[in-house]
Amino acid sequence: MPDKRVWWKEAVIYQIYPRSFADSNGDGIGDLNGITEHLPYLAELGIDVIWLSPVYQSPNDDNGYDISDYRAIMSEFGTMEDFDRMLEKAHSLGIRIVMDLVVNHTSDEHAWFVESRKSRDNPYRDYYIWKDPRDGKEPNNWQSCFSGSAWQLDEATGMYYLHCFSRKQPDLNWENPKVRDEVFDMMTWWCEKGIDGFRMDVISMISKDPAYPDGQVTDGIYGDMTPFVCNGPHVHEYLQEMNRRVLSRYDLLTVGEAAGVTIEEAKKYANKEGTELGMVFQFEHTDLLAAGNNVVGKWTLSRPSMPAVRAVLNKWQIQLEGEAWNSLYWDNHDQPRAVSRFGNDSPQWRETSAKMLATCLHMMKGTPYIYQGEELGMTNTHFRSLADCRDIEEINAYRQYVEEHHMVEPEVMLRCFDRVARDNARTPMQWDDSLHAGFTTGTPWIPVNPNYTQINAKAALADPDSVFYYYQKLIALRHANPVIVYGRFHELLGDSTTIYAYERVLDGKILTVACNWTDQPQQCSLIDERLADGGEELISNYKAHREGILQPYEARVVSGDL
Ligand code: TEU
Ligand code: CA
Repeated sequence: MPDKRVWWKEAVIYQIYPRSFADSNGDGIGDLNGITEHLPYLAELGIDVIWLSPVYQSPNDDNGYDISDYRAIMSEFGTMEDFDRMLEKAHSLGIRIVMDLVVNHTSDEHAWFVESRKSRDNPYRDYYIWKDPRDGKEPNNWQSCFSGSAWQLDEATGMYYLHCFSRKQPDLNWENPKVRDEVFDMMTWWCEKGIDGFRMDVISMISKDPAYPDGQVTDGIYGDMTPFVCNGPHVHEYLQEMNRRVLSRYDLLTVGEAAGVTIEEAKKYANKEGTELGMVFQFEHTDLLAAGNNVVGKWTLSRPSMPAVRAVLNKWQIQLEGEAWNSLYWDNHDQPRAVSRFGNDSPQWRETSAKMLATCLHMMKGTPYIYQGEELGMTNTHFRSLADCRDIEEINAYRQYVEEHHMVEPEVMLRCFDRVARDNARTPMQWDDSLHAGFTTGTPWIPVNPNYTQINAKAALADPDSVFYYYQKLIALRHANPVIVYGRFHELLGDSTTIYAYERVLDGKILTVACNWTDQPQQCSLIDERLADGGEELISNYKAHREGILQPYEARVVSGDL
């Protein structure tokens, strides 16, 4: 069954984390006018859509993923006029804007929650999830994603409210039709303003197991809530209702951030009939070490192997074929920098391996997402102490596992942060080699990565062989070659421990991709064979090649006719 052709399958998306992208007024915090000023840079890169992390009013307990007013702009980011100007400028450059929809929870400062907590019979009480104490304590043993119990006692009414994230992010009760009405009205309000879609924050968590059973204790302290909050009993009903009442009325890109999603669930969330969402983000390749040689929870000192990453991505490429549409990503604001996690961020191999990773992902089937700075080969940073941390997830984990339970040595936890802390992705965008990398004329809210003097957009734009121009070529190739967008995926060299290879086939065209994930030359004649069959090189991160060899981190793509 050929894929239905539609713009968001042919697009390349660029994610902006506004707080760290560009500061236009010297307060050390990125803002909307800073984005507007840099739209021509994104037009030069050639991307089609910007996914904007939340810009709504928020107390910033979780940097905007705790919303106190869905119809107002966060004061630090600017005004609604600034937003409208950015939207208009983006559209004039042919760039669409996708908003971040955070409706699994609100801020505890949202008017709905301020009312809800006032009394047990307040009209807004059932907008949230309240439970009586169990034996005088929390209703169950669930751990929040940000450490500690997922339940907070509210003295005024002697009941606990659920917060899967911080205690300042109470979960909305989607079983309440009034909540769904409020959310759908708000979404319509933004669509009427002319935005082009939504990335839906933890959308797989909006329907909970009504029994709220205890979870398995995995860290010796709290229970794992994942099986009881992800892909719950009514999640597809709610999304089909959202689709009927809002999404189907506009021409939107929709992508669900689906923590805990499986292939079978993804076939529902992103079904080809289009009754729910366009696509989902899955987390199997980024959570690979969540079930293995970790220090505790997600915190790890190791990195995933190429065969393990390949097994996950190939499974999603093959099993969604003809059923649902894939998203493709290495990076986002919650993940460490791709070149540090999956590539090699040493001065010798950083750019070559960044280009190899880009090739490996962007030649796959699905909609590719580029996270701000990924196009420069920006790297993880280094955490000298807790004082360098800004993200509630790592700060709370440090407090729980190092300070409170003495399960992890401080130095070990900081090394884990170097590997996988979310702040690795949140250091300011590196624009040039001036003070604070040209991000701000003030004091940045989070330290700039000291390597900005070597890694920055100004240097990249002056270097024809930069990672930036390599991404520009990959994006242009996707726009020009339907086989890259719609071609069927076939695994090649599946037993190699060093080479990630595959082919794509559409309407008599065949694309062959081979990527060496190691810092050593590897025997590989696949590309030579395809060239001998009349293929032509489409892109590579090396200018000169060696017969029968893939050089360290070499990526090669050959296009031919079947
Ligand atoms: O992230 C959901 C989520 O599961 C994160 O906890 C992420 O997987 C984890 O931090 C990886 O270590 C979304 C947003 O992307 C994130 O920024 C928010 O903090 C979170 O939801 C709550 O809104
Ligand atoms: Ca600012």
